[in-house]
Amino acid sequence: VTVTPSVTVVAGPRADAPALAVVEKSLKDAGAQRVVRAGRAPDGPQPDGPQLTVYVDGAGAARTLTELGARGPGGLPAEGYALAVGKGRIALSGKDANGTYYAAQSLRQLLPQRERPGAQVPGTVVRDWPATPLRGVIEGFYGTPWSHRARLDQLDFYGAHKMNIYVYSPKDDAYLREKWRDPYPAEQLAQIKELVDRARERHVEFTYALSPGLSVCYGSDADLRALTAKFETLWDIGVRTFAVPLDDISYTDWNCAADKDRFGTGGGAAGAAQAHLLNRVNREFIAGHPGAEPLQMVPTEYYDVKPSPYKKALATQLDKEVLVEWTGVGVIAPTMTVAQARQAREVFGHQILTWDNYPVNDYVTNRLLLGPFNGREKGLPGQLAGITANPMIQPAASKLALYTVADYAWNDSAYDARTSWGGAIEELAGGDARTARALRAFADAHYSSSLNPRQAPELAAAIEEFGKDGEARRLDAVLRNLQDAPAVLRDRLADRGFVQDSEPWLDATRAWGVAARTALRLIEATKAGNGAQAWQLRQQIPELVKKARSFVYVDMAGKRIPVLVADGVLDTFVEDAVAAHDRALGVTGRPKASTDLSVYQDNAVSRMTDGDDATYFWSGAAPKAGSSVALDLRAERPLGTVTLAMGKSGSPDDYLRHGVLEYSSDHENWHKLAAFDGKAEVRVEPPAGARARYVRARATQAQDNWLVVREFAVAGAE
Ligand code: LTM
Repeated sequence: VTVTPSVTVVAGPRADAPALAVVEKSLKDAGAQRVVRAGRAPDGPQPDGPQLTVYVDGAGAARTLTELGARGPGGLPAEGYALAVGKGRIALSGKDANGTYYAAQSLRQLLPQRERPGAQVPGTVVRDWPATPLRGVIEGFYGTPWSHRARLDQLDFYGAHKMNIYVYSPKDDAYLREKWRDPYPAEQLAQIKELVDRARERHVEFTYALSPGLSVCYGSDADLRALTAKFETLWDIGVRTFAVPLDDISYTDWNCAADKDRFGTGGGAAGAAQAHLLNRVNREFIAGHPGAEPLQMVPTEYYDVKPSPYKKALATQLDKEVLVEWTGVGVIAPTMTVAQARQAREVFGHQILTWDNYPVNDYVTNRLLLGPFNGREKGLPGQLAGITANPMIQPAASKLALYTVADYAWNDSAYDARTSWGGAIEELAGGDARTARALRAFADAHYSSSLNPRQAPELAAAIEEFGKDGEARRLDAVLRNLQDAPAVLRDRLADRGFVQDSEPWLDATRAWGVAARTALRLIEATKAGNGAQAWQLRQQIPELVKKARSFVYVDMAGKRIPVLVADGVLDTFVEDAVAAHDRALGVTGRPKASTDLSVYQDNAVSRMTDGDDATYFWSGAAPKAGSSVALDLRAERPLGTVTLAMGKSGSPDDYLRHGVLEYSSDHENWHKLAAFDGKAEVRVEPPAGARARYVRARATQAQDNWLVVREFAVAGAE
């Protein structure tokens, strides 16, 4: 169907106004000069020739859908829609207002998004509906809350991606936690109202989440009144969905004598007390406000499915219609399965809304998490009341991951993480091939997380390929694209917020690109036997790496946090190039440390070989059976005394509880040196004559504590 210069939009009597606005804007963006809204299609031939007519809801849309061989949205779940394009006509019809809005969004995607006279829309029939009722974002992280402007921009983004919920719950907004009883200053309330209005226009449920858990008395009438009074002020500005998150508080800090007398102490008592308060909110506020959506809550035990007295109290005492949020098994769940969701529903005794801690980066503020939503089993959305994703402190940079969350939540059965990630990059690049190439390289270099354990998969593959075929020119082109990506993004990316969010990571990416390309030249010069050039390049590298490591993210407390770029890939490539060069000169160099565990903050694995007992490697997860930390001594050598110093003051229990030290010459055949149990300080003399290139400490059992290694050393190999 051709988008003619003049288009008539025939709107049904109850057609959704925001949907009509999207349709009309999309037609204009595609090249229509005049878009006229009318009650019916123009009669007879038009002076300028055939004209495109677009029907939105009502009898006209129903008739046109039938004529185009499409079934209407009747029989579809809520928010479903039908859309058909053909014979000079387009018809959209929603099951409800959200459905019509989503039909309009799909039409927007089908239309060329840049003005193109005589643009064509492919003949299409779509019947579409979401996989789960609630799909969206919970601004629930610690750290600098998003700006008002960023939130407005996010709401536009959610509407365009068929996400229908935004939960307002930034941990560092004092009026939501520490000062939860205090009314908002007028200015802040006015801004929230603007968000509520924008959310409504975008078919997003603005959800107001108040977290009284730091100081509430659950049984207190005064506190109930304070909570509902605050909700009332939000109701008055148009909020219809409310939540009470009770995460990140502990039963031991529950300092309310009256509650203790009434409910007792411990988990079961806390569950009963919370259920008591929430039921009163549900019955005395939600039920008394027709049009209010079901209350949501975040339990204090939100991160597992283990039965407990706390969960039992919620399951048996909390009103059934309250939705319970759950982060999966683990606070940052690498995977989420259908079976786990069923267990969650069973153990909490309520419908489950996931609070999915991806792409949130408040626990790894040195990283941008730009990989896709991953590790969520197909079929999961069907078990849930919905999915809300906790995003990064950086709003615009979160869009890559959020695009993929939206994709999964809408249609998990067709979801492919890599395809969706590619789509997100294309969309953000706005159809510009150079920007897309730069953005892809940048996002690849900031890919890894618990959900996407492999860091920089495309760059790592290029380096691996180079290891096999020695084609330096090809790898150099990849590294050059990465090195230039920051400048391209700064010049061309339309989403300026993305650039602003990524500043230190852009700087660091360029600097790492320069260091890696220098390392590649070093490898080539060494190979070519060009010792003078190699030596010159070798001398440049420490400074280049120092520069690459110098860029910092400054958090809200003013702490300067060095940022990471393709860590474990670029740094390893550079280190290996230097080591190979030095080996060729007969210098072995310091042992190289590695691990299969994730890293917490900037406590990099290299810190366990820096000879400084005050610095340490700190894992970002608890070791499983088989997890290890390892040393590469760079060459086989007689094995000296092995020392492994674990734990640290403040976290004395973060050590391998049950492990074994092993050594190997080829990284395949490992020999046991010693087992250790319940000891943070391990020192072992090797058997006489033992030789090794590799030494590792391997967990023989899974444990709950994370792992700190202050120093891991082999005497004589420092
Ligand atoms: O996940 C929940 C329910 N609560 C907090 C979040 O506020 C925080 O952003 C994430 C990630 O650090 N972890 C939490 O425990």
